[in-house]
Amino acid sequence: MKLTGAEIIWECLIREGVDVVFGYPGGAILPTYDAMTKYPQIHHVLTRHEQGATHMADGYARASGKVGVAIATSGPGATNMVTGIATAMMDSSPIVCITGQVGSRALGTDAFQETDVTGVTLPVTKHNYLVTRASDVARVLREAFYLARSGRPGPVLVDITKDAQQSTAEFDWEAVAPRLPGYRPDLRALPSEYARAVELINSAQRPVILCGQGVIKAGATEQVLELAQTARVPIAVTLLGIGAVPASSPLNLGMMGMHGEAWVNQAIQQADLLIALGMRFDDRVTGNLKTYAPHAKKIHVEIDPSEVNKNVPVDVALIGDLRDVLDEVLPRVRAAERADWWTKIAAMKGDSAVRDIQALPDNGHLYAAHVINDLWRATKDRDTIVVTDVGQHQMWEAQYYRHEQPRSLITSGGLGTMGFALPAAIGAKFACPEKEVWVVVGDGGFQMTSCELATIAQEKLKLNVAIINNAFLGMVRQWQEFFYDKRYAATPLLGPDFVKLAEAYGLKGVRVTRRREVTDAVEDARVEGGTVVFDFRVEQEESVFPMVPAGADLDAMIRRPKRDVLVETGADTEWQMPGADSAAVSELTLTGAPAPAAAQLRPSVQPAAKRRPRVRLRRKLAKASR
Ligand SMILES: Cc1cc2nc3c(=O)[nH]c(=O)nc-3n(C[C@H](O)[C@H](O)[C@H](O)COP(=O)(O)OP(=O)(O)OC[C@H]3O[C@@H](n4cnc5c(N)ncnc54)[C@H](O)[C@@H]3O)c2cc1C
Ligand SMILES: Cc1ncc(C[n+]2csc(CCOP(=O)(O)OP(=O)(O)O)c2C)c(N)n1
Ligand SMILES: [Mg+2]
Repeated sequence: MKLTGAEIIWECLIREGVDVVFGYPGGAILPTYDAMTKYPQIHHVLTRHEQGATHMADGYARASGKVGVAIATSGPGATNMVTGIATAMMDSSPIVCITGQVGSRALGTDAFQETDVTGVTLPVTKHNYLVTRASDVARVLREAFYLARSGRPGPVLVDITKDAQQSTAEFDWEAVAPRLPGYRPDLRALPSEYARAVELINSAQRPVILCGQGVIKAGATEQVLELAQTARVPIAVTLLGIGAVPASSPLNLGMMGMHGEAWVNQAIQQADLLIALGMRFDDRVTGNLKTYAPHAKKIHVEIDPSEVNKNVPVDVALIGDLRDVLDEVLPRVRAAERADWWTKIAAMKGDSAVRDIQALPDNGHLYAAHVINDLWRATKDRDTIVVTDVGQHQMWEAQYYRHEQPRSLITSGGLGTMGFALPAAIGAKFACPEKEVWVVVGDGGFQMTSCELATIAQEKLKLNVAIINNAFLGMVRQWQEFFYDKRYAATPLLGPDFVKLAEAYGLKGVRVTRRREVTDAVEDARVEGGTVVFDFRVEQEESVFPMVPAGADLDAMIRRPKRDVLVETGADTEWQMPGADSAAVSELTLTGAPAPAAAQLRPSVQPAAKRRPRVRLRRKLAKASR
């Protein structure tokens, strides 16, 4: 059958099982948009920015496990995609980006809206293509989908010249099955490596499983739990591994790393064996590499050989898909109790729990941690996806929302892309329309892609958007507080009235300034048919604890100062924290700064005298290392 290159694009997308694409038109991609009208089975979502289209495709991919698709025109359309592509690359998210390109004869002439987008995206794609003939479109697109989803997933860009879209070619889907002999997503470990790994597991006294996003991608939750249960190995999760094993499982200690739980980092530092499953030893996870897990042998189960021995030298690497590898390992793992190790961990946990996540009566202030924790309580019995942006709110979400399901937290980990959450949540909603989708976003990141509220309105989507509004670029402010003597250069943040902004898009806006209003507000949002945008006016100068300063030893954490108490949960209002002295409580009541009503329009750094006393970093570090 003879079709135009543009028609072949849509035929291929249908055969790849694509039902929705996110895009923005322009001259060089116009033939493809024109052909789209013949293919009503694919829903096109008109975004408000091409970055949004890539994050939507990414959010769709992360929520569904399928390949997400984004489309843009040449030049500025394509370059606007770069941040979203890099975000997907860092977190191994399978997306295919299709860009229009100037006509093949004009290539290299600085033609109108010409950018060498394959050159630009070479380092941030798993692979990319420039297609100049209609006859290559089907083969390339089929390869692109295969590459995006196989092995270690990732983004693939296909740049198609305008004449390749306009001219015709024979379309034969069967004839273009991918044949890529140099691409080996199916590598396997040797029997001797399996034997060594099993021996290390069976002989370990203090093992810890490091559970990463690869567990979610492989769908290996049950096997990981079986390994942990049989051999009684505690599990620590990375930020992107959250949800891979239920937060409620007694085997799951919680998050590791820079803002991980203190006892988790301590357990890793004291372990004699780390079993790393689908995680890549990011620097936010290891801290100082020289002192990382000094007593531990290391087993690394990884699909991508280039990750092995990259940051952390390991004793055994088992290359392959986690499910296949664990199928081999599990029958050979001996049941064990490891009671001493669990007793030790329980002792560390008790100490940290009291210091870092303290429960106190509601004192009238609104802390971000409250909002997150109340949100968790109100939504935990629903099938909920939370999509977070980047910053303090992202870390509080990781700490105070307890995820039970894989793919229930979607967040930009590796690139840490502000502006990710709102568009990624739109993609997640298209992937899982039956699920309740919450956006947890800072006032800074929200303003980066808030134009996508118009996409929400046009598509009549039901989302819930929780803006954690501290009138600061909070995470940067925290670093300035700890490491730059509180010189808040360029971090106080002016924002619009978010309630009015939501209303301007025809959505509902709600402002919440008090703790006791949170749960009702969340419940009200449920019964509301359309999207609700919350402006949660939270404490402005709160910090995320614990914190491993960049490059410090993993267990040299800055801990929440004892006097700096934080209310943990809504249900704990009658509960007195053991050992919480009344002086600490009254100090908080006296000096904790309520978010002023007009904070939004007057990004104020409170006068020094009114700020809560803070311990300087040197003292904190000295204390932590003691
Ligand atoms: C402000 C901020 C603070 C952060 N703080 C923390 C923190 O405190 N703690 C923390 O953990 N992270 C933190 N992060 C995130 C961090 O930067 C990394 O993104 C994260 O640690 C990576 O987690 P991962 O290795 O599990 O996932 P990925 O980076 O996605 O790596 C997954 C690995 O699994 C492999 N894999 C994929 N599929 C399979 C399969 N089928 N079989 C086998 N292997 C597979 C991949 O090849 C890859 O190497 C923070 C990020 C930000 C923005
Ligand atoms: C696109 C982008 N620019 C800059 C940064 C650096 N950065 C990391 S966190 C942060 C502050 C985020 O502020 P906000 O969105 O208000 O969230 P908060 O930390 O206050 O919760 C900044 C600027 C980034 N991660 N991404
Ligand atoms: Mg903020």
